[in-house]
Amino acid sequence: MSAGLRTLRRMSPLSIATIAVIAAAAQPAQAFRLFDAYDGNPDPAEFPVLPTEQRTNTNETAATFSLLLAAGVVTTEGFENFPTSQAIDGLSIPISGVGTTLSYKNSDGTSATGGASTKVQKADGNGLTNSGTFPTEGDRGISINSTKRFEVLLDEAIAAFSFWGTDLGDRGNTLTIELYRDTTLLATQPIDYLGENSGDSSVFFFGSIAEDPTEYFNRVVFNNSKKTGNSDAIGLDQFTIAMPSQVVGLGDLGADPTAVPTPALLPGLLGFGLRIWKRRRAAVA
Ligand SMILES: [Ca+2]
Ligand SMILES: [Ca+2]
Ligand SMILES: [Ca+2]
Repeated sequence: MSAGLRTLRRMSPLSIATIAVIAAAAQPAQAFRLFDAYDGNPDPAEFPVLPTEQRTNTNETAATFSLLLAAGVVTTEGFENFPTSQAIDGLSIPISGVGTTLSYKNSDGTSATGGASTKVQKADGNGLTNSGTFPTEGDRGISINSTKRFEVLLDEAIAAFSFWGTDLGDRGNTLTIELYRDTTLLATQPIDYLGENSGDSSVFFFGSIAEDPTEYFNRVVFNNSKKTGNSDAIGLDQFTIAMPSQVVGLGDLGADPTAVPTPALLPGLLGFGLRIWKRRRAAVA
């Protein structure tokens, strides 16, 4: 089985077609190694912030992802040292030594300003920022609204990227991550298994690692689906990036099935996640 097939397993038919075209044009036909996981919140009224110990899928996947990055030099930005006056748009920070700039724009391309939700946010007494989003570590993070466009811009091409998110899908929206090298779209990954009107106070993790130098990317676009009159806020926290030299052990993926999700294990993990999700949906239906 090729890496490409492993990557495609979690994609919608439309995206499979898109990637198939991209893979056919690319040489060689590699694929990004994807790490995405979701933990639904069984009782948002009781726990508006999903307790850390209930983030089993996301914690496990994030730990696996971090194992593949060089310890001690790869860093994560969690926004803990920024004031709540700090605007998201234009925020420039070094992550793992790479200049990283956040872009947050209105639909007309102007800078998104005004209100606390366009700035670094501090959780309230219930642990929440705006609209039920929350940081996944510490008490600060950012949130993005589906009516706006959020991008992460890198000063140089990188090989790995990850972030944590919260409260995606409770308004029926989905998120699609697009990885670019300059203006060339290299890959697109929908995070769309949440379903309609679900995802309230949930947590998800997304990570991607290039398997080939042709996949090194310098721009990440968060394409948040927008349904008219039904915008959705998503919390974001813990951005990690890694330069190609900082990715270690990717070639070993699969050598130790107890440490990382091997290709053989991934379908099982995915199936497990889907079963959990179906139970959750059945419970709220
Ligand atoms: Ca944080
Ligand atoms: Ca939301
Ligand atoms: Ca919510």
